Amino acid sequence: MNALLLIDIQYDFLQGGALAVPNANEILPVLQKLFPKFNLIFASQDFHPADHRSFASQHQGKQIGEVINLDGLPQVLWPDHCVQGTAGVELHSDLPTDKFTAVVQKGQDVKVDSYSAFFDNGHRHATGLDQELKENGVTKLFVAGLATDYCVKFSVLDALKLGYEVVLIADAVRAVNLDAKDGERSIEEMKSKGASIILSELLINEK
Ligand code: VGL
Ligand code: ZN
Repeated sequence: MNALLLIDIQYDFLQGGALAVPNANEILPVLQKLFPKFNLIFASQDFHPADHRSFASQHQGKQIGEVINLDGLPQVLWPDHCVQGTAGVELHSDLPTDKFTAVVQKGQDVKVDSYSAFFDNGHRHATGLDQELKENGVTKLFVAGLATDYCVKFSVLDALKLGYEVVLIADAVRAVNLDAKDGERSIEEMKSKGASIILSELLINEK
């Protein structure tokens, strides 16, 4: 069974958001065309407490984009984003959330970030997405969302490790690009590890 997996389509990652991904809003019209093509849609939501340790604001003298050691793992420091209870944490209102089978939240533990929609970055805690997908007979995931070089990439790599067939919809993702080539490199890495890369038109033009 096929499913669409939407990664972190939240106001803080969109235009004007706290961690706005360049050109992120361009994926919204693409997504609108994709929704009717899927009977099963799953989504992830970055869902941090206000004192999450991935925030530069929690580390005196540290700048956004710096990498620190957080509880044994390398951690890029981000602006405060996707804080529970704020407007920025919400999924974009154009998404047909009433039709989603499940929305999994991640990044609640202050000591460990969670880029992947399946596990935290230390692979210690599962979000429940794998179980939700299995309960619904999903074997093939079409992935879209934000950001290509972080949450999309790590979700795709975990999905491949878990045995899913994975298709990245390349025009339905955008990258943070702290380094200008990060997005491109991430797509190459996903491809080399077994993901297929397609453009949305392939799905939209299907009967
Ligand atoms: C993300 C950085 C921090 C993402 C989440 O959704 O790609 N990136 N938190
Ligand atoms: Zn985050």
